[in-house]
Amino acid sequence: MNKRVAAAVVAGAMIAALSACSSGAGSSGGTSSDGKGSDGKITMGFSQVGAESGWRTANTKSVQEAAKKAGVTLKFSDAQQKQENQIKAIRSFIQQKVDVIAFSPVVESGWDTVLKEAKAAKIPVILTDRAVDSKDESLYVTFLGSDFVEEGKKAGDWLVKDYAAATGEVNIVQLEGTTGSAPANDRKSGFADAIKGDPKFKVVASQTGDFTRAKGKEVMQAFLKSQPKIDVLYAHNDDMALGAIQAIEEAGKKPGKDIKIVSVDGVKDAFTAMSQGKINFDVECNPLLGDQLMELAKKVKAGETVERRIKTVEGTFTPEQATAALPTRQY
Ligand code: GYE
Repeated sequence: MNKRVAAAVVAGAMIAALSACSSGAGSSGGTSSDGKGSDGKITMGFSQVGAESGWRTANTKSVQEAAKKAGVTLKFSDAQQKQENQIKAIRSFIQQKVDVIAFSPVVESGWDTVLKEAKAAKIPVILTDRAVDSKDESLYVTFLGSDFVEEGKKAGDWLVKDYAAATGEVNIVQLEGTTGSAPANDRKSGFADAIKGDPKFKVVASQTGDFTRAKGKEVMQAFLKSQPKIDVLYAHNDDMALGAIQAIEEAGKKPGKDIKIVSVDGVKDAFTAMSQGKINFDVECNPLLGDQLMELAKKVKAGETVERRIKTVEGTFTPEQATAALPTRQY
């Protein structure tokens, strides 16, 4: 009898401990050190790029869920890949006097005017996922996101290794992301840097596919028509690679074999394609930035200083690694 009571007490204590753990995990959680408490009094205006890719869908979900969990009131706006829509959204956030503005800039340039308006209204701005090229660093408090140059470099490094023994020309076609966006600019330059040491690597065609499946397919169809010999496709994201795979198959060729494919993001659909041998290498770009973003918003609101640049930690995947990761991949 006594033993049973004791067991029940122990079990109860364990459950209490576990739930205490889980409520504190993943965000700055319950009591914060800023003394103002984390009672959900923060309103965040968030201007999202759009819904162009699997990566973006996962990113949006992460932000929305994290806001809920952290008690942050989220005003969410989808810009449909248009800068003018983002500028409008930011102006409306300023008018609504939100506490923090967070946004993922569709392109790098052209933000100074609206960011100055936010600054004049004393609303801190957090850049998330993508960067701006403003010279004036006082226009935003921090930038949370991946190192896209590094991602491009990882893609190029893999290619150099994979073709180490090859002697003939390696003809590469490149599907670029949205023109003027940080990930398109940086993934292109990081890749170019990695392959420039060996003249056998030739980028024979390079065009934007706007980070979407439909455009990726369309542009790949054009490449297949205009290029007599394509050895490799480098796609700036998985959705374009997946669209291109359809074009390659429809042209009677085998993706992953006749044309090797290296891509960026690491979304589930790409892992499925990798498990079927259709993509040869994938560089990870983590979209799950929500919890970190909410934590940053709380700190900024509390007047704490935060790091200017917070980089996401990410890896790379071979087909074997992707196949193994597939059952537990979150996005
Ligand atoms: O790679 C792509 C998305 O900005 C990192 O945008 C993001 C990129 C991502 O559309 O799939």
